[in-house]
Parts: sequence; C-alpha cells; structure tokens
Amino acid sequence: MRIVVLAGGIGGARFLLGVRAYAREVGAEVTAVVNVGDDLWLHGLKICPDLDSVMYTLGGGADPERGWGRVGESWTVKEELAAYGAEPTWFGLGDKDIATHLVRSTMINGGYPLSAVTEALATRWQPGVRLLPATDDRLETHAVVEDEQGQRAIHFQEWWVRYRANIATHRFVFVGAETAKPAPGVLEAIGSADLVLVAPSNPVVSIAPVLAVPGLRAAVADSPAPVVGVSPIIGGAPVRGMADRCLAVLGVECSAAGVGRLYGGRPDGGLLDGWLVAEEDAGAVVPGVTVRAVPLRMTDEAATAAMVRAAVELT
Ligand code: FO1
Repeated sequence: MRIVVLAGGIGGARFLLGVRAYAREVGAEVTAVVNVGDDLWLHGLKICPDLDSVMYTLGGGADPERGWGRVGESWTVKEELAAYGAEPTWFGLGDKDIATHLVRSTMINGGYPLSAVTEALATRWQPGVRLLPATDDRLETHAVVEDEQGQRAIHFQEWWVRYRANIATHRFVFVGAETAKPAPGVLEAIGSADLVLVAPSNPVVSIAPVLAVPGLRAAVADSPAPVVGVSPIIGGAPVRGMADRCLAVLGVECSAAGVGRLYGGRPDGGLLDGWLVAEEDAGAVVPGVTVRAVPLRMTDEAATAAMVRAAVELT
C-alpha cells in the first residue's frame, strides 16, 4: 500500500507520526508532500520550517513544547546577532537548527535542488517516510496587510511570528506559484498512491500553497486513489496555531464543515472523498463527501495511528 500525505506545519508533522506508525503495522510506504510557502532566506541561510518540523519530529529531534526547532536548543547565535543589531529580531534561529540551515544553504548555493537537499538531510534523521517538498522552485506565502503604513505584502513569517496574525489582512498570495513545478516524484507519488491523505494542517497557509503548485491540485483531484482529509478544527477552534485567523481572511467559517467545504467534494470539482471530523463535530455536512466522526486529538502516536486507520476504513 502506498500512502501520500499533503502536509505542513506542526499539525502535519504530528499527523505523520501516526501515519508512519500505521504504515509500519500494515507494511505501507509513505510519501509526504510538504509545504514550502513558509520558507525564507535569512542571514544568508535557507530556512524551511515545515520540512524541518516534519524531519525533526519524525527523527525524534523536535522540541515537543515549542513544536518547531530542536529539542535541547541553545541560542548563542541569536544573542550574538541581536548584539550586532541584526534584523529581524522577531525571528530566532537556534544553534543546532542553524547547522541544518548551513548544510542546506551550502548545497542549494552549490546548485542542488531542494528535493535533493531534503533527501540528503533526511539521511541523518531517518524519518521513515519519503519527504518531498511540494516544489523545488521559489514559492513564498505573503500576506497583503494594511495598517498606518498603508497596504503592503509581507512574508508569511512576518505575519505569523511578528504580528501573530494580529493585523488587518486582505488576502494571501503565493508568490512564484504560477511558474513553480512540482518537485521530482510528487506527481508520480500522487498518481500511484492507494490513498491520499490531507493532514490536519492549516488549510489556508499550509495546504493551499501545496495545492497552488500547478498540476498538483489536478493530480489530487484526478487521483485514482481515494482522498481523505482530516479536520484541523475541533468544536469550532483550531487544535493548534492560528487557522481561525487564516480562515477569517478568506471569509470561511472556522468549523470542521467550513474547512471540509473549502476543500470540496470530488463530485463538485473539489478534492475530497472522505472527511474525518471530531466526535463533537459529528453533524458536519460536506456535500458529496463521506463525513465520519472519530476521536481526532493527536495525543500520542497510537491515537494518531487510529485516525489513519479510520481514514483507510472510510474509503
Ligand atoms: N516561530 C516563532 O513563533 N518564533 C520564531 O522565532 C520562530 C523561528 C523559527 C525558526 C526556524 C523554524 O524552522 C521555525 C521557526 N518558527 C518560529 C516556527 C514557524 O514560524 C511557524 O510555526 C511555521 O512556519 C508555521 O508552520
């Protein structure tokens, strides 16, 4: 059995722990197609927060409290940069994490595509799933915001970390998406999958940038395999993060049904055949989609693997 997971953010990383546990039980292969819209160049370093969250989480090196970055981290470089007055001070890189960015940046500057760099980094972490960036090309999520400085587009990380999404926002733009190509292996993985899962990641800033890569949405929509999504919203609130603020920018209701309808059912030109919601959202209706209510809290690997089993059984 081949499982493809569209993923981004910490929700995606934690969900993949359960997918890997399920896959080990049944002998399945897993490919994660990961968001790159959060990526940025900073201090000469290429930083890929979502790829790193997945890699560190599956490799046992993630900080469980923060959710991002490395466990047992130190912050000497951050303090030294601050002493120089180097901006931005609102985005901190840990010392151990910087080693990852140094290796990645050296390889990228040497001409290797992000997918090859990711594979090289993963040889250390042995995540047990194949990690593919959605694209090797530049695709950055920007937010079009408005304040006393007027209307302007800012990088997603500035919107998320500096402003904590607390700034009037008109829309999100996926810069570079029109000309981006799916990374090698992405379309093939989706085309030959037995199951495509949409992780309980932020639909607006984690999954939408993946689907914005030309050809990727169509590959999922036309996939011969069933497509099952997992709601990131439980009882009207995001499990983690700021999906509520992101959905508000799109004018989409922050509910399991609202996100399910945003993805849409395949009979109506959307993506989903099945939609897993939490038990408290049992009444959710998504036209053309089989909705099932199951426990959706990713409290541990076993609970998360049970969600994956429920997704398989839904198909
Ligand atoms: N999140 C923060 O809230 N503050 C930070 O300073 C910060 C730095 C950072 C550095 C590397 C990295 O991979 C992630 C980092 N994050 C930080 C997390 C990141 O902003 C977001 O959580 C994700 O991009 C959203 O998925």
